[in-house]
Amino acid sequence: MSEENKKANYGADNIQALEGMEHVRMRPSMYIGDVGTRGLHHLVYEVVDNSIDEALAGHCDTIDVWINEDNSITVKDNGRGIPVDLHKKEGVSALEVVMTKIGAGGKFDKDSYKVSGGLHGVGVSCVNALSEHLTATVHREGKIWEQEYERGKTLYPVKSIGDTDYRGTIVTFKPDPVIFKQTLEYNYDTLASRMRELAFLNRGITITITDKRETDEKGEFLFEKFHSEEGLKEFIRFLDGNREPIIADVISMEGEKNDIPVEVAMIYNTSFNENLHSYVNNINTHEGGTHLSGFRRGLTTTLKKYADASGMLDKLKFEISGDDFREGLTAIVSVKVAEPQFEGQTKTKLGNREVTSAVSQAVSEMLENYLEEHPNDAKTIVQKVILAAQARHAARKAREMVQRKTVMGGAGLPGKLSDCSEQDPQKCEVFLVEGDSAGGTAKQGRDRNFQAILPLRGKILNVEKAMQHKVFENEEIRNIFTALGVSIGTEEDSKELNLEKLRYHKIVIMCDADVDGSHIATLILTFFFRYMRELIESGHVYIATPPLYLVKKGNKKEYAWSDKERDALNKEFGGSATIQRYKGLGEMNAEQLWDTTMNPEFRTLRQVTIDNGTEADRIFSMLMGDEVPPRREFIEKNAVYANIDA
Ligand code: 0RA
Repeated sequence: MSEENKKANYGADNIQALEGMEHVRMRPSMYIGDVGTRGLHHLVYEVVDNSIDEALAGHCDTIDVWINEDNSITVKDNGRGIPVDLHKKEGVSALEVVMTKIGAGGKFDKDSYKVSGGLHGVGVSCVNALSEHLTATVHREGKIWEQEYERGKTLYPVKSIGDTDYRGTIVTFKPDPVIFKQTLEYNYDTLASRMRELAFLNRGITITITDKRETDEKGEFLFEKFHSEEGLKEFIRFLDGNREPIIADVISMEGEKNDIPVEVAMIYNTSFNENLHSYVNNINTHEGGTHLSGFRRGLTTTLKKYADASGMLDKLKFEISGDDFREGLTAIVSVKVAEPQFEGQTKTKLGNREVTSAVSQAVSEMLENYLEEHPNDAKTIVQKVILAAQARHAARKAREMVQRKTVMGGAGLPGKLSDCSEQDPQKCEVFLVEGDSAGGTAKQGRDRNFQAILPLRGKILNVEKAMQHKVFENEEIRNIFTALGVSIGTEEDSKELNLEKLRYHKIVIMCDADVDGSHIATLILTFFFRYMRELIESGHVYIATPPLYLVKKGNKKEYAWSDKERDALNKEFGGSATIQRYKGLGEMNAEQLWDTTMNPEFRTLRQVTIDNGTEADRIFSMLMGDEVPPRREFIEKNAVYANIDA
């Protein structure tokens, strides 16, 4: 190709690339889900995924992530470096193709085993399109190469900027404020949890994260290093660290079935909860899918066969159901699928049929061996299953009661509920309020047109430690179900929530801003997380934020939500203001509660979201379980406002 042609070609291709890139900027949510906190963090995962791919291909073992002072992100790996030579078809460097062509990915490297990919698997070019600035630096074959971009537009052709002995790729990007209007601030814990998860899911890789925005007392940056030799086995120990195991160690397997790499790890604990976590290509599939069905099938058939042969079921008067085999079970299934088909509401349900039998076979083999080699553990597990089956009978009756009540509708509403007059659920809010006295204030302060109040008595049941039938028999919990209009399927294998009759689209937890209040809020959240998770996932659950102080001087009066705000107001008022500390909602009158906490015009509601389901599960089991020391440590670390992000 002549120089002239090359130039023309460069131009033409650039225009095509730009069209794709422009589309990303026009419809960012199509590519990264949303342009809020979640999408912002997604950008990091997308870049890290490319490095993970390089590691899975066997060329890289270390990935470093920095949150820089200006909330830009740097991701560095020690892989082969993205090629910088001319890409024949595109007429520009391969690096530029990867960075500016939507869906280019590692396409030109057919041999590489590409399985990773973010939730949407859109590639680093999307990150580039959505960044006000991005710098790609490649250390490769002795030279350092660099190219920069602004909002996805190439600033100059790839150039060599020096020599190097190092090998790898470094990407630094700063998300575009034009796109991410809500927030540009990265949350360290969110990123760190994902890096930890990736280290467990891809054993052998070292991933570090450094937050350069702040230093601690010793003048050091917040830093963590994640590395797992045993992968899922260690992941289970980490997840279940706050639960009490009933067998000696984690049961695990790693292998390939019908060309599908399958990894499984599981343990039984004394709790009554089932905790299944599944991943496809490192993506958490929280709607489950064919791999999870395979796991269930393998588990049920193998354990049932063993239990039948053991004679332990002979005296049992009823059938054992699939659920019974999973009480107190924590398990992780991770598969790598070349062309995953994602289905479901949030596109996190695996659809590939061939995966079911691969996982089912893997699990059966693993378990058969284990049960044979560990007869004592095998007996313990079967005993646990029998107990679960007995409890299930009681639970079923209780659940049917919840359902019957709900189906009755209006007539069955709990007496304590002060309902609103509006009928359109989209416009309705319900406040779950701790205690009858605060409930009374809220009832006076509310706008009865669209705000309902449900007072809850003291501390609601800790569902983390209760058997299912106790949960469904509990009066406060039944009141929540009926007030919200939510019911549950009674079929054993379809305990699906029915949200069609949800009566309020905003469910607001309103508790005192103190230790007891936080505890109650956490109990309620635990209940929602374990029994109404879809309610959280569909964005219906919120936490109210009552003020901590009233600052008064003369006729000036302002509320403060933190010590810092209080001091600032005091200063603004010229000092020596009268400061009232609100110890609870009960100390506010109806008007104050409305002004600060309930009036949609002035209040701040914190929407409850689940960033990372696996991590949320671990934190709830820690906060609400039996072990005290880890809980104390967590509370000390997150004192005042424990931001659980769950
Ligand atoms: C395709 C081919 C080659 C390297 C990569 C992709 C690669 C991509 C990324 C993205 C982040 N880090 C990366 N590291 C490597 C090289 C093929 C070769 O050298 O023969």
